[in-house]
Amino acid sequence: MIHDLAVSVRAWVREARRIVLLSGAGMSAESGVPTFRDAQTGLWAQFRPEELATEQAFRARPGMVWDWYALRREMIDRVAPNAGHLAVAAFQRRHPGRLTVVTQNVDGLHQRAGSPDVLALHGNIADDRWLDAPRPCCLAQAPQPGQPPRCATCGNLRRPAVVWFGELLPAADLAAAEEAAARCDLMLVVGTSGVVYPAAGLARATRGRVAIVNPEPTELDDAADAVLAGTAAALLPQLLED
Ligand code: BJW
Repeated sequence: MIHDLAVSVRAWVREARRIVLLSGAGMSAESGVPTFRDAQTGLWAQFRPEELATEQAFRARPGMVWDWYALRREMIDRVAPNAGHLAVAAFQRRHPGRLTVVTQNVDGLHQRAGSPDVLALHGNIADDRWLDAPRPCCLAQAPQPGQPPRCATCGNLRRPAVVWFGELLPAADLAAAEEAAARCDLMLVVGTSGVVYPAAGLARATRGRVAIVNPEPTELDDAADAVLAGTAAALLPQLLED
C-alpha cells in the first residue's frame, strides 16, 4: 500500500535528472544505531550531543568522551545497512551519476551498502586523528595505546576523526554538497531533525523540490514540497523503485 503523496514523490524521482539524498541519524535507526535527539539510552540519556560532541568536552574529559566513541564504534561494527541504504545504492547502480548521497552520519553504512562517492559531512567514526597539530615526535612513532592513545613524547592525544560543534566541515565535501544541492531537481531529506547547520541549510538552498522522509515532524518541514511520515527502510525502497 503506497500513499498518494508517496506516489507523487516517486513520480518526482522518475522525472528528476539530478537527485540529492541528504541523510541523518534516522537513516540508520532501523539498522539499530540510536539517533542523537530521540529518546535515548545509556550515555545518550545522560548527555546531549552538544555537550559531548565538542573539542572542549574532549579536552575536559578525554577518557569519558573516548569511551563514548569506543562504545559507538563497537556498536556500529555489529550492525548492517538496512533496506533504505540498500535501495539507495541499488538506485545508484541502475542510474549511475543521477543520485548523490550527502550524509551527516559517521557510521559508514551508506558506503557499506555500496553507495559510491558519499559526501560524509561529519567525518567517519572509524578514523582517528591528532587532537593538536602533530609534531615530529607524534609522527615518528606509533601512538601509545590508551583511552585515548597519546604521543609517548609530548602527550598529544588521538581523537575521533568526526566533526564536532564549532568545527569546520571538510571543505571539499561541503563544497561538493553545496554544488549538488544547487544543481539538483529533487532533494530527499531522510532521517534528520534538521537542527544542525550547515547540513540543514542544504535543504533550504536547493531550487529543486524537497521531499522529507521522517516519522516525526522536523525543523525543515516548512521548506518541503512533500513531507512523508514514515521510515527510511519502509519508504525508500518504494520511492526509488523503477
Ligand atoms: C527517522 C527514523 C527512521 C528516527 N527513518 N527517520 C546556523 C544557525 C545556528 C547554529 C549554527 C548555524 N551554523 C552553524 C551553527 C553551529 C552548529 C549548529 O548547527 N548548532 C545547532 C545545534 C544550532 N554547527 C556547527 O558547529 C558545525 N560547524 C560549523 O558550523 O562550523 C562553522 C562554524 C565554526 C565556528 C562557529 C560557527 C560556525 C558542525 C556541526 C557538527 C555536528 N556534529 C555531530 C556529531 C558528529 C560526531 C558524532 O557522531 O559524534 O553530528 S552532532 C550530531 O547532530 C551529529 C549529527 O550528524 C548531527 C545531526 O543530527 P541528525 O542526524 O539530524 O540526528 P537527530 O537525532 O537530530 O535526528 C534524527 C531524526 O531521525 C529525527 O528527526 C527522527 O524523527 C528521525 N528518525 N527514526 C527516518 N527509521
